[in-house]
Amino acid sequence: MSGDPSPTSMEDIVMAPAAGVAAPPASLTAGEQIAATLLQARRVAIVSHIIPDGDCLGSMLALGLALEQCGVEVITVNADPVPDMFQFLPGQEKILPPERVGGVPSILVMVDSTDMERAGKGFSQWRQQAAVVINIDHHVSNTRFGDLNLVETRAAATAEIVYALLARMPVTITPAIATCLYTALATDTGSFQYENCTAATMRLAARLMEQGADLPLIREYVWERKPLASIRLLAAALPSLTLAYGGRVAWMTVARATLAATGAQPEDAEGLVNYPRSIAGVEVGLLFRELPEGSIKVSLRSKKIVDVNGIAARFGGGGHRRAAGCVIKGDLDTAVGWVVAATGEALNEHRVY
Ligand SMILES: [Mn+2]
Repeated sequence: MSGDPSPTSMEDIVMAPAAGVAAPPASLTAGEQIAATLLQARRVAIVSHIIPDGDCLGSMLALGLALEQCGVEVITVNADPVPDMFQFLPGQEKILPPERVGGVPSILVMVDSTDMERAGKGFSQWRQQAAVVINIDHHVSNTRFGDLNLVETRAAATAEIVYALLARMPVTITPAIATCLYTALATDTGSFQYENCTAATMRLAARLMEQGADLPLIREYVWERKPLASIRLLAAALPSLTLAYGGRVAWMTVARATLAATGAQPEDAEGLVNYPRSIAGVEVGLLFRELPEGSIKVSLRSKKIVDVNGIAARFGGGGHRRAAGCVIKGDLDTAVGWVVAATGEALNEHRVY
């Protein structure tokens, strides 16, 4: 991943044959086929994953704004509300929950999602109703569920892939599109700090600044408007900090009652995993958050060595090598026991302690 000069080269994009679809010639690359398919479409739905983040929202909205420029009718869909910190993104006010979409458009684009279920329950039915499903993503664990798959795991964010796709279309990158894509890059790279951030990512960020990305607005909403409740949640979660395996693994837990007592929203817990990871000597940081339906959401982050996508996959989850997640049925103690043990095994394989 690091040091690669061309993280969004279109040549390496994985493509599955389009089953029963009037697709453009197969000699085209996936990017060319997807651009051609979208430009021919009258109406397109773009869908992104539950607990939406900056990359899935920014990528979805940028692609939507671009297709509208080309005369395509666009519906943007997310099963969850847009978090406050992203309520400045151009076009976010038009995002619909799936139940408010009248008639599934024949062309369905999924962005930043490893599989259809990441979009929420009920999207499997959409899979059957859509004539063409287009999968645009950068997760290692992507299942290539689309009829057309544009999956580039070296991209720091799905937004990098979307930008390359827009370059194949007669689209002007407006300040609104640049704002969406810059937000996606900045959030998925932890403000350009994580290992996934390449020279190409930085070049694209600079280009988006030139194209009018509204950095003061992004800065204010994304980093300087934290709800007080999220800081109270941090205070309530920090006493749970625990270390194991010689200080190589650190984790925190958030019980449902803690979330309720602080008045914090689920998305306020998402960033907490960075605290255990940031500790000197820690290779893997974990966060365990109790969900309403009696299961535990686990966030996994590593620094340099451990492939946390592999650990999450053992529990039915996935993501990236340095950032992954899974959901475990059961209580907090059970989930902590299982995942910490699996993390210890993964560390053992690398003999780092
Ligand atoms: Mn992403």
